Amino acid sequence: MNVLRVSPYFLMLCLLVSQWACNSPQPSGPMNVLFIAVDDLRPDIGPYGNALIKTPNLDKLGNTAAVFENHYVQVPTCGASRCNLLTGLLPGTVDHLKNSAFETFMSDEPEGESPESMVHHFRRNGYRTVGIGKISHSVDGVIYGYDESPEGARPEMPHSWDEFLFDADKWGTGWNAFFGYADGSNRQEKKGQVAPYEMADVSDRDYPDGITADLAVQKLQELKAGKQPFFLGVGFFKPHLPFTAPKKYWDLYDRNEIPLTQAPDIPENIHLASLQKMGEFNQYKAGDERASLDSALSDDYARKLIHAYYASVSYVDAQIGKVVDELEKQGLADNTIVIVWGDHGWHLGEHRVWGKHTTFEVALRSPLIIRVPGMAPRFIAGNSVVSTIDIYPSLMEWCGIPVDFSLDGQPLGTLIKEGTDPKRENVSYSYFNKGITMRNDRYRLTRYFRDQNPTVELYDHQTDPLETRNIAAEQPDVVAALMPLWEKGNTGLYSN
Ligand SMILES: [Ca+2]
Repeated sequence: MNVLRVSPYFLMLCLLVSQWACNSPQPSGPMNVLFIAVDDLRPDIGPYGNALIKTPNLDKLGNTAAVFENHYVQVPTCGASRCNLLTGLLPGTVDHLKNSAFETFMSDEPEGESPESMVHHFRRNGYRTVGIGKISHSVDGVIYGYDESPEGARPEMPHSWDEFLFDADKWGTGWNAFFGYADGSNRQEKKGQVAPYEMADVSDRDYPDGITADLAVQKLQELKAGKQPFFLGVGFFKPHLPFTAPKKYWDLYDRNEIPLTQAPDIPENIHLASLQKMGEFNQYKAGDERASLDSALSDDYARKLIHAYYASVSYVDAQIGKVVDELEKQGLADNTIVIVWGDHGWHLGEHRVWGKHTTFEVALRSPLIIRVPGMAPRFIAGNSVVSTIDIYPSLMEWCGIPVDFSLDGQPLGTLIKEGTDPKRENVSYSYFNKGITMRNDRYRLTRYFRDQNPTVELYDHQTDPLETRNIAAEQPDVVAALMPLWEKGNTGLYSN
């Protein structure tokens, strides 16, 4: 039997540490949550080491927060990824891979014993819950197809929000605003005959995110006065297509300095089916060129699109800054958890793809920045792998709310406090395109449920961080060793 021997010096150190912890500023009362969702945001921002892109507000937040280098979403499409976030669950059926994933959980029934979402769980534990913009999939809280008439409007999360806000302004509806241009038009009404970008010399409020930011600022003032703990979700659209931003954000860049991807080619030894779902960009029919796996876009057009993406990121960064700064102004910062989350990554030409619907690193890795009052800032490097489903249990732990039902994620508290957490399983699973992919601290292993070979892909991030070469056939021993861990993420969705 092992006897734990503890030195008196160690005990003294523990005492000093606990005294220090008691002396550091601690929030009083339940903590609030400001949750900011950013659509299609790659980790191409200052806190993740991109020195060219201009994201001063995210830089400032990152300096006071935990920044997770290797955060992965569970599904590389908006609605499904947000469903994982809000339910804390891995996808269990192929319906959970669709943008309408949350509708599977939606019910016209009265509130049940289990919460429909993380937001609902906050609400039934005394929080005031307010949503603004795109938090689930619906932009204005209402399921698409039902929102034409007030009688037909059905909320996407019927029990979650005390209040849901969105100002569709000159665009008329949330969905039109989502695809809106500065003149009030949108991609829908123009049947796609518009460019995937726009540089208009207009104010922040001439695109929807500027209006959303102002709504959030106003709401924070009200929530401060209300004195009830709150969960405020703010969902920004950019840098989702179309890459629209006021000219002043385009002017932050010299297009000639904007780098093209270092991984423009289709990875070696894969079946093209691994990259087949790349249609979203091509829905913009007035773009100068079409994307295809057969040939890369010209360098000039690729650089123009990346410039547009960067401008959209700088625009949304400025809107995030308005909201986070308001916390300080209202004296709420010391008692409010702040999260900035990207719902998935985006290919800017990597592997010939301009889109998100793949199981590659670039589509699955996204920013996760969390500031918890009382916890020191920390960059949590890539040897720790975290998932979107980890956010729900983490928030409940920090806010002292019990969870008496099953969630799939692992809390992040120890990782933020200590920089490491030996109890965590260091792995993330993602699902799409008939594939289940697993990422640990070194490898990505993907197995596809389809007939075309190869059906297994292995990438070694130690030697090939851009995933340019599938080495599954060359390293069968590594594949075999990793397969039991991969199997733990097989929820059976492709067999039901
Ligand atoms: Ca998205």
